[in-house]
Amino acid sequence: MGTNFEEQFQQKIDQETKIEPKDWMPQKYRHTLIRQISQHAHSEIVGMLPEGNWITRAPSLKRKSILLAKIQDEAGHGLYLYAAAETLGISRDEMYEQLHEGKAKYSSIFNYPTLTWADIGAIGWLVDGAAIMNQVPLCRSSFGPYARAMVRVCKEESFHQRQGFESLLVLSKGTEEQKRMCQDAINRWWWPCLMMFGPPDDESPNTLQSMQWKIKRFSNDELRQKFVNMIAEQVKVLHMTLPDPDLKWNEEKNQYDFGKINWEEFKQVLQGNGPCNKERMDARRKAWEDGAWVREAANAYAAKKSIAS
Ligand code: BYC
Repeated sequence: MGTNFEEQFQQKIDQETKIEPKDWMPQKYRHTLIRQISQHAHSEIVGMLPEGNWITRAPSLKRKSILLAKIQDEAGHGLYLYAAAETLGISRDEMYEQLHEGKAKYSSIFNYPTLTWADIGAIGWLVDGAAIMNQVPLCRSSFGPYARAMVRVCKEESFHQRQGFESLLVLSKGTEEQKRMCQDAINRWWWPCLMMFGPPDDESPNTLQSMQWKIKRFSNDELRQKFVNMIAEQVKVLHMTLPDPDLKWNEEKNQYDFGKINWEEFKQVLQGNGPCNKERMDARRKAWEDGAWVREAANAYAAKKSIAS
């Protein structure tokens, strides 16, 4: 072991020993984790909104049950993640406050609208697909509680992705209108999904340090490329296309080349100017305000209990 806390910490990282909440850790490591895990938790919770929009309009009882279960899973993911972030010394109320005041980010992808039923399939296949690509490596993240939460999240996400693909597969074999709906949903979700992986590596201020600390195991561009390679093959099974004329297999690089991402759109969404930013934040703030009586009742009950005992 090294002679000071910093060295001991780095040795643990180097030896792949997990960092646990009571271990010494640099302040910047703690803050980076709070930032990433809380934003991840917020994404899960805000991510329930675009899908929730379709619960009452699912085309069959089977589809409604699957959608309900999926959305409940997302709530669960949010809770594991908030709990993991709490071990770092931030309270859940503080995290909610940061979200409601617009200080904490959540994934850009959830600021896009769900216009047709095919969007639900596209979210499962593409959005959850991108989420898994990013989250499987997080199961090996250096912070124990985050890594352990990710194991269960990834199991559930892989079910989500398969149900999304299967739902689109049905549409892709349906009427001309259903096929059009399927292609339209793919067209609208494709580029925003590529943005989910974050800015390009040379414009990503956090990647280098997070990789040195083994919070992140791959860079944003590496994961984005893996995702393109996977989806470019899967889309063929649907007999659909991706809306990118530059998408082409590159023999030399052994990967797909793809077109330019509109990073200006990404910036706008992050600044709050995406199609649904306002709607999403209003819904979250309203849920918080509507729940005030539950928090008051729980506190009153706890106070009564403590007097009684
Ligand atoms: N949207 O230096 P960078 C899901 C921010 S899936 C918004 O590369 P980092 C779900 C970034 O936070 C989605 N903001 O950062 C799926 C940073 O801002 P701050 C959630 C983004 O952290 C289906 C700045 O841009 N997944 O939950 O090294 C249904 C510079 O970026 C985005 C996760 O959160 C974005 N797309 O890398 C329901 C996974 N991209 O904080 C739910 C965990 C970047 O400095 N998170 N930013 O102000 C991560 O793996 C990493 O945080 C990221 C970004 C790869 C996202």
